[in-house]
Amino acid sequence: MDKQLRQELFEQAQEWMLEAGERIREKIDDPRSIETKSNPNDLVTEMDRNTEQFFAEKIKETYPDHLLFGEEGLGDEIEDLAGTVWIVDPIDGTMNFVHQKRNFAISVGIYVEGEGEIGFIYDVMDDILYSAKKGEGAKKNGKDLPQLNAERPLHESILAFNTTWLLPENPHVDHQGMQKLIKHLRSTRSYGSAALELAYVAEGIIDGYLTMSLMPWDIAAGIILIKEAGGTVARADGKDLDMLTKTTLLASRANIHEEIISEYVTLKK
Ligand code: 2AM
Ligand code: CA
Ligand code: CA
Ligand code: CA
Repeated sequence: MDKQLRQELFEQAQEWMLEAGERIREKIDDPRSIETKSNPNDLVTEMDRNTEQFFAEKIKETYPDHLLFGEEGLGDEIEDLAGTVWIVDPIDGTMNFVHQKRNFAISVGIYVEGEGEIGFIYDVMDDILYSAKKGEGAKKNGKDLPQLNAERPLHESILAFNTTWLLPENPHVDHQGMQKLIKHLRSTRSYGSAALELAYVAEGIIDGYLTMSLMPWDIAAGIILIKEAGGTVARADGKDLDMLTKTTLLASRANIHEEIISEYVTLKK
């Protein structure tokens, strides 16, 4: 994509990110009806849908040939990444949004012919906007993020992941490998928003994020940020990510990526 075009698209998307965030902040204390989706802990609110609808309308109005691939299904049916596709998670961390009224993000990744060109992760309540443009680095509130070139070993690293991967019955990963990993690490964190966890890896405030079951909208923006910050991102078996299906993921500083996969993470089935 041409640099000038990328810049124009970036500026427009940034304006909409900030506007969408402001709308959420204004209504954060309003009474809320909460519905569930795939299971009783899979929450959704009118704010998730309103925010996705906001992007759907803006995009249709301004870029009629662009497509929207969003969690709440208010955009387009996507079968491939041909053309320009906005991959949108209107609220990432809905459980945090509902229970905490903080620690959630809007995540928008813009892909052109399958290439991640622009990524935004907006920590709405703290008003922190992470952004990245392909080939031009990653930023936090407009300020360049430093490259992730520290060689810090795994035993001095902090890794984010969900504690359910420690349960023997979890369907995804060998729990004993995960326990061994925890004992080796400096510490672990669980923030409850995949987008923010990826932004924190890009920022270098945690060293990695490991997850077993995420959708394209959870990671579309984050992987652009990680790559631009000089980190490594792949599936949890080390293979290339597929941006159209449910996936595992490990994003981390480069020097610990392979070690985590080969020594600790054994995927089931
Ligand atoms: P969401 O809030 O947009 O649904 C929580 O650990 C992270 O996992 C969040 O980023 C959350 O995104 C994501 N997630 C994906 N699928 C989920 C599901 N079925 N239930 C709960 N969280 C899910
Ligand atoms: Ca959800
Ligand atoms: Ca999500
Ligand atoms: Ca969501």
